[in-house]
Amino acid sequence: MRIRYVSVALVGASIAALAVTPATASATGLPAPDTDAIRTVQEAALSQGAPGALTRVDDHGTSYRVVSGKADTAAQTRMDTGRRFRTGSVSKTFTSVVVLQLVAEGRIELDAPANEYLPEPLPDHTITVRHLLSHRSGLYDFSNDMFYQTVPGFEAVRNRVFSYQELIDLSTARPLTNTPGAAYSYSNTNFVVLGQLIEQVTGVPLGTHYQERIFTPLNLRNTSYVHPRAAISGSYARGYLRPDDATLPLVDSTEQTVSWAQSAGAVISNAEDLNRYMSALVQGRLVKGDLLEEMMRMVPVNADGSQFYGLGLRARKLSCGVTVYGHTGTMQGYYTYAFTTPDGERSMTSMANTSNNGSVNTTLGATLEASFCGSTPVTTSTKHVSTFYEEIAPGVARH
Ligand code: REX
Repeated sequence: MRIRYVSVALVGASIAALAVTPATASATGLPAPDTDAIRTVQEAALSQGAPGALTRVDDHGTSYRVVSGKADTAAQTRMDTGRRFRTGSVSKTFTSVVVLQLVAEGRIELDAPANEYLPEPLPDHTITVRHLLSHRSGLYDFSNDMFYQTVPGFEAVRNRVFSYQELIDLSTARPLTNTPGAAYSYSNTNFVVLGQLIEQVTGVPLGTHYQERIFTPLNLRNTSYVHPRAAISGSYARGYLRPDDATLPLVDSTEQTVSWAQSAGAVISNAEDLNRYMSALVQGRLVKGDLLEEMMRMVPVNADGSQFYGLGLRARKLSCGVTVYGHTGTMQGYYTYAFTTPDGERSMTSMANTSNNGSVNTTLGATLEASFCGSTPVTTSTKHVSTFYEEIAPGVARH
């Protein structure tokens, strides 16, 4: 056993927290998370324009937490890892879980035409439920046009309440981008159709499914689906959207209905909950057996073969050889990465509270390597911090 003393900044004071961890940092055989590297990544994201950033890694009951910068730039409130935020497309994994549970219950067939379950048919009868879940339907992504101009596009929809059909109609006004099944083409439309499909088949609102099938069983108390309500409750990070003219000030984009994304992107959560959720997901506690295998069966989606998509689930192969499962998210004001090891024993969530800033998004993605592959040996040290803090040991939570 190795004993590490790590200082934790707490409201103007530092206390020493004692963390006892096994000599092997993880039963997955991975190196320990490198919190210094995570901090460096987050500070780089801040230098590129993010007001704040957070990362929480949960590994076998030990949590590693790194925060940088501000949760609220007007109030000058510091970021902390307990804060809620808009998860964007991480929501797609929740929608996928609901669909696959309905498949397990015999109410939906994965390879059946989606039109069998929809109130209004899609233009191509060969689009299956599986095509929607794997972004292979060819349905055009309506959000490309909606946010062609970033801030005007956002302001035009931030208080709108769309029906599923209104969003689907925006997509189907355009031709399919590929023959159904023929190619991967990421599109929010797929998961809007799936939201409509879930409600059509069950007669139950999507939010109720999320709550009863996922949030409540996993005790995700910081996770909610409040569409079309625009506010985030509890302790949260404000989101700041960068205008296309990057010389203009950031736009506070925290409050919005997210109706433009709903079943494709409107879940609110925090890092602790997303970590618990992703672990439970790959451990088969939400979707079981063959269906979980289907969900996690990955197809490469980028040129170098390091990124993959399954059914509403992404995977990334990292430099130390591990493949991690989860999803990324982009919502006005928030970039998110939420991933876990195949055994679910180590999960990480990173968030930066800005968007429309590709540099920040790319930079933030480097927390994956630092969290799962480490990079420097963990040393016994006491760190005094001012602009950020780290917390190791679950007993010293700071929310
Ligand atoms: C819409 C525009 C982004 C955001 C989007 N988000 O489609 C979905 C998502 C829900 O999370 N997808 C990503 C805006 C790709 C994912 O899976 O990780 N950009 C912004 C613009 C650009 O308006 N003109 O950056 O906030």
